Amino acid sequence: PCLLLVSVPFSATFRVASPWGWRCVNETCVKEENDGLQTLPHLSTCKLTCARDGVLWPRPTGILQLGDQTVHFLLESLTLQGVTAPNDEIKQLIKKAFHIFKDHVAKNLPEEGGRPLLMGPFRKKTRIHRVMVEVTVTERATRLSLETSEAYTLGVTTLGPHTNATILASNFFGARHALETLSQLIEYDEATGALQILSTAAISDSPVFKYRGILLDTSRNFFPVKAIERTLDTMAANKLNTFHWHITDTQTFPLYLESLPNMAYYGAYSSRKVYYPADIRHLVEYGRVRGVRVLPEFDAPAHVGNGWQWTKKYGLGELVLCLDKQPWKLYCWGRPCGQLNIVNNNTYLVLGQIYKEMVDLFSPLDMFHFGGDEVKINCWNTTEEFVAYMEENGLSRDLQTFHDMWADFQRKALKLLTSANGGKNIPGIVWTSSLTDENILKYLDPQQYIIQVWTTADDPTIGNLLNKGYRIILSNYDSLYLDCGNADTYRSGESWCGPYNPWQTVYDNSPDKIATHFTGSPQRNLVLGAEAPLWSESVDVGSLDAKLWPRGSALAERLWTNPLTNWESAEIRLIHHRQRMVTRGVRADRIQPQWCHQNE
Ligand code: CP6
Repeated sequence: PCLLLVSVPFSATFRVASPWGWRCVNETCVKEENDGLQTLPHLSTCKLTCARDGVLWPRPTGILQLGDQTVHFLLESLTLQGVTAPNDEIKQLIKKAFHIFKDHVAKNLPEEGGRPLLMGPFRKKTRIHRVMVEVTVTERATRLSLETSEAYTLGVTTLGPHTNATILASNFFGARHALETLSQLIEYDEATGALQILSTAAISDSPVFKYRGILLDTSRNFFPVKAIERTLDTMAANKLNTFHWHITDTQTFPLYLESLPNMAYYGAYSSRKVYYPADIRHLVEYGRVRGVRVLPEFDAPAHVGNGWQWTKKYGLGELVLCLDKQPWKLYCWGRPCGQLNIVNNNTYLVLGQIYKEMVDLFSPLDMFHFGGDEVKINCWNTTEEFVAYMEENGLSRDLQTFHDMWADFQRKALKLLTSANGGKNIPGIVWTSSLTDENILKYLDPQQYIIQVWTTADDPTIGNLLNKGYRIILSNYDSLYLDCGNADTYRSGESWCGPYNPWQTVYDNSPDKIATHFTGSPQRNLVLGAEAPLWSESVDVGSLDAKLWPRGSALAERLWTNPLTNWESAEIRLIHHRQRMVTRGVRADRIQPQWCHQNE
């Protein structure tokens, strides 16, 4: 049975009860008839959130006062009236964000577009207001970092024919979020054919968690730049702030590096399935004006492979080992295999060059992801050249020694990155692995490394990391993986790709609860946030949107709002928010029949 007949910000159109005209007044569905207001007869099936807490997503964390009246306006009467900012660069950023905001507002208008027919036979006459937006920003931050405040306040007031939206934020990123919220107070009104906006609102808002991410893997399958743009757009609409780009893996190396063109030449699926330098710079900037940091990962020493074959031909030696070894399960976690030859010095020459160009392309970086997941010691231990090196150097082939060597690789990698970054040290992220196990963890400096947990929410590693003062990002696959991630089927080895985590599971995956389980408190200073990965073995552009949304939205509200309630009280808003994304051109997945959301 359908729980939800309709969710309305301020008005609803029922196709079931009546062609149109139902409105939401004081949390009740009413219809204006010639003889006055009538109440919807079957109220029991009409669960309204009404304008009381609106249909904002993610729900604001501070003051939230919304009036229940709207006023009408036309697209051209929506203007950026004033910008106060410390310098021109920030003023320009705000203007760009306003243009993007206005484009989103425009998408509410019916497809036939143009100017709505205000006087048509089915249109009610209405008074047209001017909507004037004013933005004030006090600080100069132009890029996100873990210190950036994303707080804002937003006030909407109406006096006569003028509606003013006043935005105050300490920096651009907060102001941009405010425009996103403002766009959610606006909707097309079928009855008048005009846009409508809440006539009064007072909102103060800031996120609970600093790091709110989505991972996209572009190595197993390639995603066009346009699809990544759309992903960044949708992240911005959800106030998610980190696009973790798992750009390479063993399958392909789709990144064109000017100093190492062979990587993409040998490693990409085709010349069209390559990200060129201009694409990368474009996407980094595209994210920035939308409040999203584009965070690159170069996964090593495992999860490498295609792209590196040229090194042998060019006399640098075999820098990737085990690529074609059989049976593959002995040498890697998923085929094809491929693990860096960390005892060949040329590996570091190439790696340093890769870092150098990545740092430049993604600049300015405030963090870098080193990968570091799923190393199989057995690959190194069964490679002739590797074993010979160990014997020559008097190294015994026990687990401890292999971990020492891996840690040594990581130390060198960090040095190469720092020097690529002009000597400036930035936090490095690594995945949980045996290097983050209790006894081996000592190699990773807690000031230097942030640990991204992909293992399950009940993994004692989480408690151990927190107790030792590591900052963590949660990506526990049992709840947050958007491709595959069922703990039971994965553990049993039956199928690495189990049933999908539904949005409810994503929503209810509470970092506070996970941390409290191990340490007795939420550890907000150490739990930076969470990220939902979309590994791409089983997804390409055809199903990208539907796999990311609205489940990514569930993550967004968990991290921004950190609600005390579970998914049930969010469902009606999510249905509405999902429709908002669809209106903006995103093929978000359905979560209910349309019958449950009549006003589309
Ligand atoms: N690729 C990379 C993957 C996975 C990881 N890293 C992965 C592991 C287990 C599951 C799904 C994905 N495909 N590079 C682990 C971080 Cl169930």
